[in-house]
Amino acid sequence: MTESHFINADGTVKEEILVEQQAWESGSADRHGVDPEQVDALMAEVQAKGYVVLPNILPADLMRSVKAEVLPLMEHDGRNEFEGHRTRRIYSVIEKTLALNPMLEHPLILALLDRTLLPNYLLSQLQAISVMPGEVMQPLHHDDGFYPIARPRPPYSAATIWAIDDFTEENGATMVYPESHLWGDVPPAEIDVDKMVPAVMPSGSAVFFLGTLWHSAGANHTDNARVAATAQYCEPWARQQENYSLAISRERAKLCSETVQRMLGYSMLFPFIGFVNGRDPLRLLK
Ligand SMILES: O=C(O)CCC(=O)C(=O)O
Repeated sequence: MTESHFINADGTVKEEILVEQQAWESGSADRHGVDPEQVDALMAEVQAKGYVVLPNILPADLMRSVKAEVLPLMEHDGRNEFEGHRTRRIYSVIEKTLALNPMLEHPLILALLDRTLLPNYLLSQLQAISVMPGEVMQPLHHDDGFYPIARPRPPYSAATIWAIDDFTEENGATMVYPESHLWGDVPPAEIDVDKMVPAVMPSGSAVFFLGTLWHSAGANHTDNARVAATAQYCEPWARQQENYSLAISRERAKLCSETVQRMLGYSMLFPFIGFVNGRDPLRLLK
């Protein structure tokens, strides 16, 4: 075997790579300046119910400026039932605006992700979503359902949905099915929608949930749009839904923090996944 940045000539993993991996695993909540006991309590809720609502973790005035930035970028109605014929979405968000980055890399979310996924987890998709008046309930789904591996199983992704507008039962708050992350394979038609719970929360709040949790956007019975942002994160060995190496230019990636750069794919699952020319791809942005 040829020696590389992370492998010795005898095929063993280099000491400095092992040290880097261990530092990540032991750092967890502390690395993001979040109280580990708070993270323990939130994770206990996530493990029991599959989700947790995090009220008021960003200021409402920041949400107002995010909304002003994203609304003009939402030009097209959804193309199918899943996207929602009365719902508008922005894809390739970072190429268009950095307005969602404070949500994407919120310290509390990162601390929860550190406990849920392997080091150097990836951003799988990022969207702003406007559920408009008259929209019906979205088809039920769980976010890692497109990985063709039978349930029950651990989640291969985790997600946040952020309330940019207040989320109410009437305006289409995300509907979650408590404890459904523990289910085996269930046909969506057999799911009792009446047991779903709306994630009612004020602007600046988020619901964090596991990729195995059944959920959907709610129906909007009001005269106003319900604007949200969602970030989905996946294991560093799984394929991202959005192809960020093509969707986000290197120039735009350079405008992001190193945390976001790593999530976009400028990172590795040590020692073998994601390298470029045998080395950590973060070097491409230096
Ligand atoms: O907008 C929402 O509340 C949920 C959206 C969602 O789950 C999705 O589009 O995958």
